[in-house]
Amino acid sequence: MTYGTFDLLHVGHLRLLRRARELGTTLAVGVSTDEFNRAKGKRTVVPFDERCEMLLELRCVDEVFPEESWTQKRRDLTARAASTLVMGSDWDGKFDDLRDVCRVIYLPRTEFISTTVLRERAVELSIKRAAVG
Ligand code: C2G
Repeated sequence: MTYGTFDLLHVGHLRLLRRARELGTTLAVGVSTDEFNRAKGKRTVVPFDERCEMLLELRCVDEVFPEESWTQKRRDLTARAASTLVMGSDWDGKFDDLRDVCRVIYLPRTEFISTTVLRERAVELSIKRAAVG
């Protein structure tokens, strides 16, 4: 299992999901709801249901479910008898308290790509286009 916002889906997300799937037999993804993202202090561009729809089309994703709080992981992992919780290295150590429920693995993030970078590139492009006229 893994969790995330997956806004403006990009190769960093994809490579995390693919590697997570390779660590097990199926992959369930807890997708942060729009409300939970606000609690995380994150502004999302793509609404929750569209983020779920795109993730479900990926060969490496078998199931998606809403992530609505920081405290649901233990219940989710137990309910699905998950073998492994996989997160990117920016979360290194943050979920070690769940090691009594399942393996917890942190994978290196994909460098130079993030939702913020994509959003900034889009703004730069639109400014350049406006300057050219
Ligand atoms: N990620 C990555 N490489 C990137 C960007 C993201 O490996 N360049 C990984 C993150 O480490 C995370 C997953 O992709 O494991 C999803 O990233 P986000 O959508 O940014 O999710 P986040 O806000 O980290 O939410 O309860 C856990 C949170 O919901 C995680």
